[in-house]
Amino acid sequence: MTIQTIKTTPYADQKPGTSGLRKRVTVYQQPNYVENYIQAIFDSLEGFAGQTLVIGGDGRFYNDVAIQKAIRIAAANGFGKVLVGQGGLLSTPAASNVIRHYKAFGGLVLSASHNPGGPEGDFGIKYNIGNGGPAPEKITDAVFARTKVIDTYKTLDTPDIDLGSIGTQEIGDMVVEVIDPVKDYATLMEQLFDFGAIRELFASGFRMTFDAMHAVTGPYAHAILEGMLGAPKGTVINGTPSPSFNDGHPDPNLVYCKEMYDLLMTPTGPNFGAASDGDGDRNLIIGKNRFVTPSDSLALLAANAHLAPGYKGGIAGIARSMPTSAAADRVAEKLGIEMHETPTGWKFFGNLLDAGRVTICGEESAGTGSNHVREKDGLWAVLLWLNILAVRKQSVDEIVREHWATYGRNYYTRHDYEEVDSAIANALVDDLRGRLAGLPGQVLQGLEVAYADDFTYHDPVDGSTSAKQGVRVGFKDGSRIVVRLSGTGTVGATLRVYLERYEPADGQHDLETQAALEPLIKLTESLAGIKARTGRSEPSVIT
Ligand code: G16
Repeated sequence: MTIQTIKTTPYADQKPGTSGLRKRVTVYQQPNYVENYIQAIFDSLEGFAGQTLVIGGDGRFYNDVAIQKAIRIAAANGFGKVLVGQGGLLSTPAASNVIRHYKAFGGLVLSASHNPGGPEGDFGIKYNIGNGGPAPEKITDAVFARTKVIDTYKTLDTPDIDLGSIGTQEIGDMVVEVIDPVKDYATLMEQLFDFGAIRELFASGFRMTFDAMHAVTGPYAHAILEGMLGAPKGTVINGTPSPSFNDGHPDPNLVYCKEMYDLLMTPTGPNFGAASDGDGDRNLIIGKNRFVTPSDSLALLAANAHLAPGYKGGIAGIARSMPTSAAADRVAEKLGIEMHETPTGWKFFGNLLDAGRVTICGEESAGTGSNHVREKDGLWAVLLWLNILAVRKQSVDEIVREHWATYGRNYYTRHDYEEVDSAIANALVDDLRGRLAGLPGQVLQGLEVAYADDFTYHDPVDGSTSAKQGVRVGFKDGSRIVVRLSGTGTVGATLRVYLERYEPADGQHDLETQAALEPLIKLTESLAGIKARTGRSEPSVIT
């Protein structure tokens, strides 16, 4: 077995986005595409000789090919050990836990999250640092710079490594240890939550459906919900990971989980429905007759976290991404704890969590998590909900209504325009930016503009600044319009419009969401001219 140094030429399109490098599988299949990117990551790091690297993926198409390449390149670059999930599987939160638990130098997470899989679908690679979280911009910028000039990569001429059985093997000077992907994660969940109370809840006849969407959380959900917590067999559906997600779209929202939503709206349906995405970091929460928006879920989990043993001492603070509704802010205010607003991307929570300034974080894009790992965590959110339901002995609907009656309700929706021509989308946002200075003080359709800017984040921990993170127009009554371009799409641009309206504790809490936000929808159109400029008559997805 010898280390080989292979000549290569750079690709111009390896700029990491919101969450690593996401591209079509066909792009990743180009010669040396994976090799260049992984070598560029290692070239941007220092001090890993002899250290441990964690590698795992969501099992999507090309996972098995890329993982073999990654192991060979890691060995040739001098890592001492690779920890890899059996079958190449690790959910993103489980990978984060493994990195932290075994004090690894970092990890490679192979996933394109909620994007479709299969030969025509998407693939992705993300580097996580030793705290278990996505690499900060300082590193991703260095990686991108390196991809532009890379001319060689190192690998090992070794046959494929057997990832099917648990145990250790050696390749060159490096040890490869294949681990049970579920075990450490399940142990962590058992420490955080009152499994006894949740077991009793299921024993009392409480019924739930968990849709693993043919993705990575299947084995975790089977083991924890049906195994450790005693939920009846059949509670977990679509629980066997498939490389193409059974030709589905593993995005847990009301479009792709419509069947579950309909089931939860019927009188004979289960009490609780939940789902997670391709790599297991997102969540969908639906109670009987009550869908909980991710923004509300963040606020509710933060307000009730103390009911779970892992958070019984209370929480230090809350962070949310800028486009996420301000529902959590009201909880933080009442609890008298820190509240932070960060740009979109889980990586921005890392410093706040490491510094102990926040305990719970969340995003409108169906991500919630805490300081137990440094990724958002789909099953964690489901288990915290179950813990709260078990203790409060109320329905989801009752808990949500009580919350609104205490804090008020933030009506919230996101309208996505997918696969828009990039030049048109960029020009639209640029023009909107150009109009912002004149807006404060103006009254638009009866709403007075309080502020209008392009969000700039100043990290309070390391002092770094991230500019141009999304256009926001805030109104005196707490309403808000946010427009930004997604950093996770793989074809053209995805334009996201986030709309929010606040109704106080004694206000109207029973309006239909789109109707409640209709004036803001109209106002956005008059400000940004989305329909006229993109030629779209309506959004591709409304959540
Ligand atoms: C990633 C990031 C999230 C972000 C989401 C959507 O999630 O980790 O922080 O909110 O993308 O980002 P965008 O609006 O730029 O598409 P995931 O689940 O795709 O890894």
